Amino acid sequence: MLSRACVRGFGLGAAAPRRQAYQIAKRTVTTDAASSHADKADVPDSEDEPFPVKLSDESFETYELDPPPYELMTTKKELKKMYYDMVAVRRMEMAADRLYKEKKIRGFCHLSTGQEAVAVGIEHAITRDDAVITAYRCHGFALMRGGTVKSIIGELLGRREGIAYGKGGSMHMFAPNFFGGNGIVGAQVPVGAGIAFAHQYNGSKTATISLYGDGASNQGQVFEAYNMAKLWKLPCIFACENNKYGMGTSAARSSALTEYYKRGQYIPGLKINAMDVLAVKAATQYGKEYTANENGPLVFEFVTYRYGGHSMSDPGTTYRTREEIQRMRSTNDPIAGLKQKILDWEVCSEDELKSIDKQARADVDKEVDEAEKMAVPDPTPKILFEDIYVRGSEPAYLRGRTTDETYYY
Ligand SMILES: Cc1ncc(C[n+]2csc(CCOP(=O)(O)OP(=O)(O)O)c2C)c(N)n1
Ligand SMILES: [Mg+2]
Repeated sequence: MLSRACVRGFGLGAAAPRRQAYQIAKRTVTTDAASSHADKADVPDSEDEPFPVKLSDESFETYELDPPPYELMTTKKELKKMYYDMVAVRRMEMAADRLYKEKKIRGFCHLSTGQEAVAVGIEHAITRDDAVITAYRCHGFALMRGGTVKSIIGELLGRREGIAYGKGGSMHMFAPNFFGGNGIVGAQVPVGAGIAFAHQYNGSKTATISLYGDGASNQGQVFEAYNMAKLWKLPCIFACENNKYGMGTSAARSSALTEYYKRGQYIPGLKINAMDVLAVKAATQYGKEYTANENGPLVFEFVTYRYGGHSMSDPGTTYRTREEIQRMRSTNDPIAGLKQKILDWEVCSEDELKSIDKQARADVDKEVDEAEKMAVPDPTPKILFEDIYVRGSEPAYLRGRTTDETYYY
């Protein structure tokens, strides 16, 4: 009764205007994955000789920042590797999807199908000394940071040879200079600023990419991290992966300002067509140079799209139309976009590209198979209590749920 009276009292009852079921966020940067251009005459015979690619004028939008150069140098070898990497990430996510449906993977599982150009483009722009931290949609990043398919799928299957010894699962994967895999929405953003502080403190001239979603972007801790990073000129790129939805809530329903690249206010920003892996690479390369050279932080908005639901338990079709998903898949797909460019620029023949595709799938399938064959851990207290502390640094004992479950190391 009380709550009803309150609702009426504040005028939010039946008379209040109904919210629109679908509010469409305005996105001005193109999401065309095949929008960059190269002159065939510039493409050399050699695999390693650089040649220029011109990004579309609609690849970026800036906030208080000069745009990155629209011309990007690349090589045949790099384009093929980018293609291989994106196919591998997608194939691995598809394997996770299958294993989940077969009930071999349990618990939470969030796939990044559609967003591959973000993880791959970033990795091709930074070095292994730069750092990356992200939220729970992390499998592709773990792979790009040096994890193996076998260790990632092994982790999802709870195997001891998994990338986090089978104790982390989908949301908690780590690799050198990859700080997860974090399940608490937004919590990784200030941790990313802290990693950037460590880089600055050690004088390493490296940068940290601190990723979060559109759904995390309104949290107070994000703005607290912005503030400290700006005050201390930290080498941090705060990078919002705007895939249009946070669970089932569209960006327009959750954010008063959906231009996430402007949300740093006193921090320059850049909005990027993140369906084009080359635009992601160009932006990240530029951002790394900028932040690692004592110019302070940047706020990036990677404009992307997730094809699947939020997690395996979400069909992903109740809060958006099937047509929207279909349109993104068929006309803006990052893998198909790069494929088209590789063929248009005659970087390689269709046959060679098909064989790269086949190789990537075969490599992933082989490792998935090996992961499935890894032994299931014994359900013993020894294994349960293992890896709570770094091996070798365990205390004398640790309590379980009750005192009689106390485990002595
Ligand atoms: C602090 C906190 N609040 C709520 C949740 C539940 N939750 C999990 S994912 C999510 C939405 C996040 O969306 P977004 O940041 O856009 O990431 P995306 O799933 O699109 O990659 C929410 C609310 C959580 N994990 N942590
Ligand atoms: Mg989102």
